[in-house]
Amino acid sequence: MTHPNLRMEKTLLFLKPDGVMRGLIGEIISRIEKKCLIISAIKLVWLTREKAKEFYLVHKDKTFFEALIEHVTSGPILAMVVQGPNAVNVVRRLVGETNPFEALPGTIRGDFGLDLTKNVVHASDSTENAEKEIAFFFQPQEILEYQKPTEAKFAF
Ligand code: 3AN
Repeated sequence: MTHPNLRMEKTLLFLKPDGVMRGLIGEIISRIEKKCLIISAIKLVWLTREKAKEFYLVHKDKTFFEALIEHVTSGPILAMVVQGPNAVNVVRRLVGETNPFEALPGTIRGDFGLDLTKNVVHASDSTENAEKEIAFFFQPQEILEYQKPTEAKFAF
């Protein structure tokens, strides 16, 4: 039965360069798949400083801004659009707290995060930001709508 408060959503998740370089691509994708979320689009991207600054514009006056830009441009990131019921909140909960030392075991950051900058992944924090962040990385034609046979039983 469909829960009345569940909404089909898309969110933007990316592995930061520390996640890609440490060989965590399979691990993170596996967690998304085990939660029966759908990967609607996926690609490796190496951000320029300009694009990284644009993405993290809200943090431009923070003390950690330069470290964040430095890290996120230090290698490729793996960006993906993840779709599912309440996907924005569900993926944020899979990701865990920003600070890996506060993130709970069982979450991506709790299990793999090294510090506040190298915290493995980014995930959109609202449906509004998800829409903007998806458009930042993907053209509409790159986002594929499909259902896996094993998930067809979930009537959303
Ligand atoms: P989240 O990624 O959990 O939504 P935001 O949006 O507050 O966290 O911050 C964006 C990124 O900036 C984080 N992923 C993290 O790498 C970095 N960051 C946030 N707060 C700090 C901090 N106090 N010190 C260093 N880096 C930080």
